Amino acid sequence: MSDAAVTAELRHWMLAQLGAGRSPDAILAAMRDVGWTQDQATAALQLVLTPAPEEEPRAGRTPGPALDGSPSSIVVDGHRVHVLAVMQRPRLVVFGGLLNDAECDALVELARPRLARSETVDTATGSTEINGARTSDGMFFARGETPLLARVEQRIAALLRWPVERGEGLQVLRYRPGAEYRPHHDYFDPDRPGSAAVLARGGQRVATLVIYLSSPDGGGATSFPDAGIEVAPVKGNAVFFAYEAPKPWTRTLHGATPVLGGEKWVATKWLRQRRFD
Ligand code: PD2
Ligand code: ZN
Repeated sequence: MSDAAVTAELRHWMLAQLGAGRSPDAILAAMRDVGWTQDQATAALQLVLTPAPEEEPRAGRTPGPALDGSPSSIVVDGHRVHVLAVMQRPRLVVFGGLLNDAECDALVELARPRLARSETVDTATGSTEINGARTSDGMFFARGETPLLARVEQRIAALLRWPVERGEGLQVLRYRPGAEYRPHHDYFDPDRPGSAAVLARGGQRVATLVIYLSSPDGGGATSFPDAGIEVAPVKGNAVFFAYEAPKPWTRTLHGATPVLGGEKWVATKWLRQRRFD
C-alpha cells in the first residue's frame, strides 16, 4: 500500500483512536465493518504507525540496554540482571533481578513514611493535581538521596547506558487492593500549554523504567494496550520502555491493572533528554 492510499482523514481518525486508548485490533475491526479487508486495514494502520521522516528518532542515542547477541543476562557493576523478554515496538525490555529483595524492602521502608495520594502533572497548567485515574499513593526521592539510592541509580544508568544526571529522582508508588493507574503516556504532550514549563527542566521524557518492589497476590500488571502485552509484577524485576518521540505511534500507552490482593509497590525512573536538575 502506498502512502497516498491513506487519506489525511483516515490517518487523523486512526491516531485519534489510538490516542483515546483504543487498541489496534479494535481499529482494524471498525475498518472491516465498513468494508476494508483485514490485509488492507493492517497495511494502512502499519503505514500510519511508521514514523514520518520528520518524526524519526531524535538526534543522539536513546537509552536502552546492550542487547547485541541477544544476551540472557547483563552484568552491571558486578550485579547480574536477567533479560526476560525483548520487544521492538514499543522498544520494551523485561528485566529479572534488577534489585535484590533487601534493596526492594529498604526502598519500601524509606518511602513508606513519605507517601501521599499520587498527583499527576496537569499539562493544561503545568501544576500537579489529584487524579482519579491514578489511585495509588506515591512520593519522589531526590537523586542520590541515600547511598542505596545512589547505588540503584548507578546500576540503572549503567544498564540503560544513560547518565544518572539525565534521570528524574526515583518515584515510589504503593497500590492497595482496587488501586490502578489507567492507560496514559509518560511523555509530556508538547501541544498542551502547561508542558513548556515541565519541558524547560531537562527536556522531554524519553524512556521509563518501572521496578517492582513487591509481588502482589493478584492483579497489578503493567499493561500496554496498543502492543497487547502485560508484564507481571514480580519483586525485583522491571519493565523498561523507550519512546523516540512524544507520539502515540510509539505504542507506549500503558497502565497498571487493578491490584486484586496484597500490595503492589513500584519504583519508577523516568529518563530525560538532557540534564535534569
Ligand atoms: O505501576 C505500574 O505498573 C505503572 C503503570 C503505568 C507505573 C506507571 N505507569 C508510571 O509510574 O508511570
Ligand atoms: Zn506511566
